[in-house]
Amino acid sequence: MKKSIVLFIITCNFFIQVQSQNKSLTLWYNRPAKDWNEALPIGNGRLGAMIFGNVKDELIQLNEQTLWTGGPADLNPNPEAPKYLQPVRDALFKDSINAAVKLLHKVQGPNTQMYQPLGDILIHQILSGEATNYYRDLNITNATSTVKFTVDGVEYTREIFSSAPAQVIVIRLTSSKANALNFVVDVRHELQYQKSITADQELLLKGKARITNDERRTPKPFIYEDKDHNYGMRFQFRIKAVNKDGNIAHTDSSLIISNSSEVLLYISAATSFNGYNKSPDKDGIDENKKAINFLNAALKKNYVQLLAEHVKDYQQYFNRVDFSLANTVVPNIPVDERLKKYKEGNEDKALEILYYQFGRYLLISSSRPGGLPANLQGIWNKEIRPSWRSNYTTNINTQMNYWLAEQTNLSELTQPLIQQIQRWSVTGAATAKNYYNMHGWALHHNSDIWAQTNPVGEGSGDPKWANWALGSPWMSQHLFEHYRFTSDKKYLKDTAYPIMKSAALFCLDWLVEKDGYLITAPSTSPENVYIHPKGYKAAVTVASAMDMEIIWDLFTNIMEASTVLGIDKEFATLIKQKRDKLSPLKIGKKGNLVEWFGDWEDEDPQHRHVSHLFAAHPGREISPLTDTVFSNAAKKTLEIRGDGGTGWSKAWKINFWARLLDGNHSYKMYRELLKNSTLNNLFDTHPPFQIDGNFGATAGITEMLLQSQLNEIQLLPALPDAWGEGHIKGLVARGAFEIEMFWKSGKLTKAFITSKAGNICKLRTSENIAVRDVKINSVATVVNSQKQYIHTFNTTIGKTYELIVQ
Ligand code: FUC
Repeated sequence: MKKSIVLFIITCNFFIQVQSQNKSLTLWYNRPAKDWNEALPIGNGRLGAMIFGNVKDELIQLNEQTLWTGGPADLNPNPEAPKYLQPVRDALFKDSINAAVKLLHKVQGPNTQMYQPLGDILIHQILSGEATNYYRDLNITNATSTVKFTVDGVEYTREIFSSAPAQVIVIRLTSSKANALNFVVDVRHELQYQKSITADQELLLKGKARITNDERRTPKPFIYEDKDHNYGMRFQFRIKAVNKDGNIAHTDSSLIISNSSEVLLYISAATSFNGYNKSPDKDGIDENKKAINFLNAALKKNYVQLLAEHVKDYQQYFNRVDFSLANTVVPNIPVDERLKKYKEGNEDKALEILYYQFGRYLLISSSRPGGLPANLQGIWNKEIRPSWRSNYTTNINTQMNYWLAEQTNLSELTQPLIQQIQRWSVTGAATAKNYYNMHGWALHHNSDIWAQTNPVGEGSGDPKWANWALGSPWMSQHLFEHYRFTSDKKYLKDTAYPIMKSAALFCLDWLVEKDGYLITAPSTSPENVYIHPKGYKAAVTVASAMDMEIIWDLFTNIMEASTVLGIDKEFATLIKQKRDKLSPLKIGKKGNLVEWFGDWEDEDPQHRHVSHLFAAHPGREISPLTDTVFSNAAKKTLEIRGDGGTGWSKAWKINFWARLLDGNHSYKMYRELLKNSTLNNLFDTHPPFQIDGNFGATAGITEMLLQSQLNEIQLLPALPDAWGEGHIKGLVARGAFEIEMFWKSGKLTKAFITSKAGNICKLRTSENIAVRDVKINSVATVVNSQKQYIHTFNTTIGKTYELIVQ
């Protein structure tokens, strides 16, 4: 008897804990979404949906990751391009910037293709009265969304998730009173489509993507076939209703469910996409078969089985990181109201944790092995002419999408990016050759599912974005970082190094010597404009700081990779010689880091891009730990740039301030992002919605808590005062170490380090520490007149080490 009471109390306690944990990681609301920016996203990497939660006319907007306009990129669309490079350089060296710009227009090519919506599902529920007790949520601990309301004393519930193991979206509709469910399921699309009912009573929507792209501002008529009779990508989604009781009937284009108590809707979808270099029409896969196979396999499972395998699959990623702050109360009000209060200046640490974990949720839901990288909107887009084509923008945005992946223990989810980089290294080799007659591979600022790499702009694009050419060295950083976090030498040797080397070959060709230095020409600093001392405004120059920093980063990584692998010594020596000759970083008259070739004023001193601080983040050339001259200049630059900007710009600034070890300013930027660049569904907004800010913020917060870019692990390097006491588990440091930390009054109190690769562990701490049962070597040092310690100790694979703070 006693035992069972104790058990009961323990169970209750546990339940309460689980409940509050769930609630703290749940976005919930007491009204349906007013618009798309309030709808809730689910996704399994490939299939995404935005759920509005309307009572009578539910709208579920669908996406399939591979549905894009167009077909394989033309790899030589501008055969005349190479002849303009030398004249561009000559013009630049003569300070004839206008002439250089005109010539650069001639070095452009087609714009990229656009990511497309898959269509809408409409569930028209027949209800006699008004709804009360309305509730809708997205629980990011199990990646499931629920809508609930009561009409005439009957509670109606809809649960929905997108399953990676089953590759379908599942919706369960239930009513608390038997046989009370009556609804019609319909579908629609903005493009040309047909809908029908199949022999298996599935509601099927089939459509075709356009073969051309256009702009929101200058829409072109829909074109489904090009001059060579290539059609655009085929796509479809199909819905099968399975009822526990009641009836399922249909018209010729909708499903009619009546008098049911429980109905499952299985949604399967596919496109004919068959790889970046194959026609999605003539060489497309059989999308019919693909969608049917997923559907038939899923139909063999019931809701409980599908949910269980979905949750297990999702949690294998999500549960790796647990973050909590002391004295955190989860207000019992909807997230939109919390956000409103936050915008008014209220504290809400639980919201800060929710947003942090939401970034991880979004990556798990939009970037899965075997799929494509998350685009500007992850996988969630309702527009047939989305902003910036919802493409891959590679002068900051695509990279920012992946900053969080390794450090928040989602290393596998970088695979889509790594595979896209492999494709870029192929198409980009053609671009390097066909546009510049150079070796290696080049990637400019925009790309798409077809791995297009040419400078876009079609002859009239502004070179400040169109002709930026350093995508290949920047993307190579992601290749090397995957190695640095995993210590996977086989991957480094077989996959990363050859592509990094090829990017370096492009850089070697791209650099020119001027006054004893190696410089880039043409050069831009995305997407800023300078005012030349002679009075003119321009964006094109030579040797922007960012160009030099990105190339420095790649060359440094090549040198390290060659040492680690014990290969290619001669090449590494050459690369070192070239690195030493790169045009150096400069300090300006305002104490700033110089962005341009000269210390010129900016047209917009608070421009959203802060490209020249690449060296501080995501690079590692500038750090207050290695040099205070440039890190102070970086700080000055940030002060001049201010704390505004688009969502992603604020997110980048969280990272910068953390790297400059100013946790309070980092935190300020986080608050700015939440206050001024966050939609009610917690999507980041540029505006409009752009997912990079979500991902970049999660990365930035992680940088506040853990850094390792200098090959030493810094615990709590930029902890803000507001987060004085807390705990985080599961972060990953370079060298393949998994970290758990506890802190109180702003100081580390305990930590556990698990060695995943058996590397030597090098730690930098402000406190003196010991490691339980391990002999460590500790050296005291002074940084910025503060005492610090560097500790080193050997580790064994799989072993966890306990740090004792003395
Ligand atoms: C870059 C930025 C814009 C926007 C676009 C997708 O061009 O300058 O602000 O984020 O990418």
